[in-house]
Amino acid sequence: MLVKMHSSVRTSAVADGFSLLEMALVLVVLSLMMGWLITPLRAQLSLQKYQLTEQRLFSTQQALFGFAIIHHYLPCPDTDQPPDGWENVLANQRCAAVEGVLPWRQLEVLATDAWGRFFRYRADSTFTDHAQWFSIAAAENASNIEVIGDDGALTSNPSRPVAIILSHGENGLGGIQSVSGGQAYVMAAPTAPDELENADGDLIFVDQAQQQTAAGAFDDRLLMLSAKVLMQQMVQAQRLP
Ligand SMILES: [Ca+2]
Ligand SMILES: [Ca+2]
Repeated sequence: MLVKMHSSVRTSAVADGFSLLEMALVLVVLSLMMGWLITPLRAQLSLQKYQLTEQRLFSTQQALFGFAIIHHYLPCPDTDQPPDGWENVLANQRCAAVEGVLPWRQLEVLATDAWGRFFRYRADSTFTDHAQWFSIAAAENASNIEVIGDDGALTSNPSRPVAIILSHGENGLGGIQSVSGGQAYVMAAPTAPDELENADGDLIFVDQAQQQTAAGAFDDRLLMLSAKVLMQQMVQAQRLP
């Protein structure tokens, strides 16, 4: 009887041991599967946000062409803090600043990229002067905005873009985050040299191929407004010459 009881306890203990081991194995497999599933999901979500941002940049470019056709100049940047979506123009009909936030209300486009940060916008003063309209003759060489590509060469050489629109990408460094209630806060400054170049407020910008890694040193998205395309649109709309 005693022996039988002993045997029964042993069997139960072995059974428990097996089920614990099985549980542990199941948990390990599950956690691995979760890892395998979540990593691509995160990448997929990130990719979707980039695609959404690129669509918004494209819509913004179209809106800028439309604005130029209507007004014969490009809008000035919005330099209010927090941004209000309207351009800031001086009494002399020139822009308060050459660089700032895209005046989204004036353009009737979405305010931010897919991460809720306002688009950075810089336009050459020849094309934003509200009183003295730009001409075909001045178009090609007027702008001093330079865009540097992957290999360090100017992508916009010899003609430089009349304007650029920029998303600071997933990391948002150097951007302005929109928060509810019309408020905003300035994100931390970038540390990578190429991202820093896009946030330093000067004439030089960098456009690189996408780096998707979480620690990617460069994740900005830049869109150039070509002087030649702008002229073509103006002529087609019979606003020039
Ligand atoms: Ca960035
Ligand atoms: Ca720069």
